[in-house]
Amino acid sequence: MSNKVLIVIDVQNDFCPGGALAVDDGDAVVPVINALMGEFPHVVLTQDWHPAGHSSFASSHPGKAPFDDTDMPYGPQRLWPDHCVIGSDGAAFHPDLETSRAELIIRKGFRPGIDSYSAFFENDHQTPTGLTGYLRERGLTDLTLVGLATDFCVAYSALDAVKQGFSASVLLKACRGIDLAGSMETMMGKMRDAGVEIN
Ligand code: VGL
Ligand code: ZN
Repeated sequence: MSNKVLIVIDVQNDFCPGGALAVDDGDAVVPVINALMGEFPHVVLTQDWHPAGHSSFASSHPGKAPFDDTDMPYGPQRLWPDHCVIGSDGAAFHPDLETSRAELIIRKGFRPGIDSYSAFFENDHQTPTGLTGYLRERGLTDLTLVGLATDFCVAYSALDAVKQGFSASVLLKACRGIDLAGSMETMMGKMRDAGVEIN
């Protein structure tokens, strides 16, 4: 039991209705996650945390619009509306999210030139956030991932978790997705193929 950890991905105002990159029904996960926290001995939260002018923002690329693709030195990158700007209200956790149980809050995407969907590695798949070391050192091996968005930060985190040798399970009742150009189906397939348990 003590090796189980609930990893709550990006339950922030900008991903909830009214936010800059709102996920449909995103705030519906909040009461579900709050209740789940009582069932886990350990809780980690992640926070998408971008400097103003971040390279994942369409506004930083003249001629590009939100949800366009671009090529970055590390590979293709989807461009987003400005969101989760460091210190802004949009970057804050949803006000009803229970945060007191969190033993670690890991921030990601703070390097201006690189995005980070995964809680483990930035989008170059090489720059670590430090989460692997934290979990290993604490013997936390059994991960349950929930939050926003299912087909981006939750899925990338779950795929990296398995790659890093953790057991990873995604609880869909506590997730909501963006679903851009079939991304939900694609990422659900990738998670299944990689051995992520989906419940
Ligand atoms: C996310 C797009 C950009 C997410 C974060 O939390 O899924 N998606 N930044
Ligand atoms: Zn982001």
